[in-house]
Amino acid sequence: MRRSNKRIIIIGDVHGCYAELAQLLQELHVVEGQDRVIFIGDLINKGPDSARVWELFQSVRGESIMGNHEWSMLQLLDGNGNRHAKYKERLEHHFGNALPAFVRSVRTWPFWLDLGDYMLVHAGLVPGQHPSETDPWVLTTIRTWDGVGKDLLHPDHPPWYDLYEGEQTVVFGHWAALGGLQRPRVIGLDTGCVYGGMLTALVLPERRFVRVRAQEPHYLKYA
Ligand SMILES: [Mn+2]
Repeated sequence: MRRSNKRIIIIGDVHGCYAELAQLLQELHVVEGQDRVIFIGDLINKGPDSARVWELFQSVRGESIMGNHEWSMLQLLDGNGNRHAKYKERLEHHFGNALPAFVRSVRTWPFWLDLGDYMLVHAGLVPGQHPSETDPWVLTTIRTWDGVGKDLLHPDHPPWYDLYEGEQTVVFGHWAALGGLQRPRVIGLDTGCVYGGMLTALVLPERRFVRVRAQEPHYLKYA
């Protein structure tokens, strides 16, 4: 599964935290073209500078799976769901003429990525289902499982990963309030950088974690 001795670096939810991402890439000594850098989704929104995050993403030839924030962006741009003209204006304001290239890239991002030993998904998997059988919105937003997929966040329901019985190690983001998760077959990478927590990377094959502290809380509504 692994190409030569190339490292695979998986990075948790960045949410526009440009400075922290720059520091993390520096601490990892990422070499463009030599390391495979994969983001877990939600590169944009909430934080200070999504456009510069996109620049860094390109500088390391990043790859990403779809986060709920990117998926919502595409829905809005395509006129589905509630139209938020303001959101579109903000995007255009931040990204300037880089926006079309960013949107083109996002349209190619998959909802999951199977790396053999590891399965990457933004929010989580429905117990017993392969992600190809699951609605994209569920893959990008699930936190708890109610048995049917109607309520994906309920304090009385178990987290999806408590019900996961697959062989692959699932790597996910999305759930900052967990503060990260490390189990033999489930790894949560969202450590809430945008809320003043940390930005976390998982380095494979050695399964090592590298973290940088947020410079400040950039966004106050915790999720
Ligand atoms: Mn998310």
